[in-house]
Amino acid sequence: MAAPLHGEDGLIWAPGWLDRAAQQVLLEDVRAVLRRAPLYTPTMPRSGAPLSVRMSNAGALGWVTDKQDGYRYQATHPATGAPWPPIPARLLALWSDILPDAPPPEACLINWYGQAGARMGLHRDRDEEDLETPVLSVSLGADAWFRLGGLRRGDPTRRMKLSSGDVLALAGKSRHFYHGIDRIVPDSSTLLTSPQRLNLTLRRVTRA
Ligand code: MD3
Ligand code: FE
Repeated sequence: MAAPLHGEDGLIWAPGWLDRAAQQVLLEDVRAVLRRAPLYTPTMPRSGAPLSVRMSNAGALGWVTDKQDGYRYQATHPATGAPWPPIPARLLALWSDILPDAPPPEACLINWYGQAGARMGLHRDRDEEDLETPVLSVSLGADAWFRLGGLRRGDPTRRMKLSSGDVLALAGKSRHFYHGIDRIVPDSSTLLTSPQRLNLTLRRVTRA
């Protein structure tokens, strides 16, 4: 695949970085993780309202949320109590290819958009101790309309379509930008049954 594009504000954009065969083997890796660490339904702090996205993790630490304890990283699955499975080697290799100077990721959040209405509201990633190391995201399955804003909630936003095999890294200033998923596009991919979409987000959590 061609070199990733280094955009403004530290955005690194590698559309179609993974070809179909690479998407398929990665999907098998993710399925193997999910057999050991099943998807669960995260809930919002305080209100306990369920998110429309189901989640799991791989890595020494996983991002979780529930009514009682809110947003956090922890070493074990909230339902099974088992440690998260390791981050698949193929994802670690992808991280080093795109971010050769970054310390290794500790968390791989698996987001599962399983129905047409699944979305993720505008937010910043700020639960990590290390807020400087870039975040890397891989999309599989249905296309999604991704929204990227700025450092403040009210800043202007732009929309980008994330498709299966696309890799996006947020380095520099963009690491701190507001972002979210507006909607999933049905019948846009044959990798997964429409309208399903998977997003893998790799993060450094502790300071190296
Ligand atoms: C921009 N996930 O898990 S991935 C998340 O498609 C998350 O599931 C979305 O936002 C998804 O936190 C978007 C692209 C992404 C990931 C991390 C970012 C964009 C980001 C961190 C900072 C700025
Ligand atoms: Fe995010």
